[in-house]
Amino acid sequence: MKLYIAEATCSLAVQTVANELGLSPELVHFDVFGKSTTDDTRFSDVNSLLYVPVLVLDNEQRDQLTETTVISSYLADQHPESGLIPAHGTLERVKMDQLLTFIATEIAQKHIPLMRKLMTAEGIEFTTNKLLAAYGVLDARLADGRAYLTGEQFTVADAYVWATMWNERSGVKLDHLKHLMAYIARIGARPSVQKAMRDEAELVARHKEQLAA
Ligand SMILES: N[C@@H](CCC(=O)N[C@@H](CS)C(=O)NCC(=O)O)C(=O)O
Repeated sequence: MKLYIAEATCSLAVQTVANELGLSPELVHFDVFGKSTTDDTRFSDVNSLLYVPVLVLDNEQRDQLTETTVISSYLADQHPESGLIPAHGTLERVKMDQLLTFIATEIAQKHIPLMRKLMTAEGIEFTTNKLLAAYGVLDARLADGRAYLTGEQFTVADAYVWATMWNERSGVKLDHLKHLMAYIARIGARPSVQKAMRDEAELVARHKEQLAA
């Protein structure tokens, strides 16, 4: 499998899930600003909408999967013993899908226009308040002392929240959410996360060297 990633983006969620499962997809870096890739593929052929993550499967059709929640769920579903995602057809799975959609729409996509400084003052205030409310929901969930969002088991949802903690880049202050901040630090210490960051940093550095050569 080939996984297209970009620096400090939601693709870190998929890398983390892959690492938790002991998978080693070939990583390809896409420079979202310069549009080049480390393997010289034209990224618009991989995803015409020009965003990561994209997972290219090893099947005959070389299917190209997009959407962080879909790719993470697909990988975790191949390894039910990992506990990273509940089984299809269960209420637990419905709740997990609810959580993943919440993270995608109320957190990840809310950060992007803020980070890119694309908003009016009213837009910034509105979106910041939306993000504060969404993170408040997660903090309240963690207030009973659970290690992760659904209990003691790390799941695809935790990988996604961690990978999209763009609050500093968005100017959203979250220090008052003590349960959330402790949870983020706990996730950051996981070997799967550390490896994802290392692999990404090495690949980004290699891409910069390639471009400079
Ligand atoms: N709907 C996609 C959106 C992914 C997305 O927003 N990717 C960002 C990085 S987190 C990206 O590649 N942006 C580059 C661009 O849109 O130019 C998903 O949920 O995975």
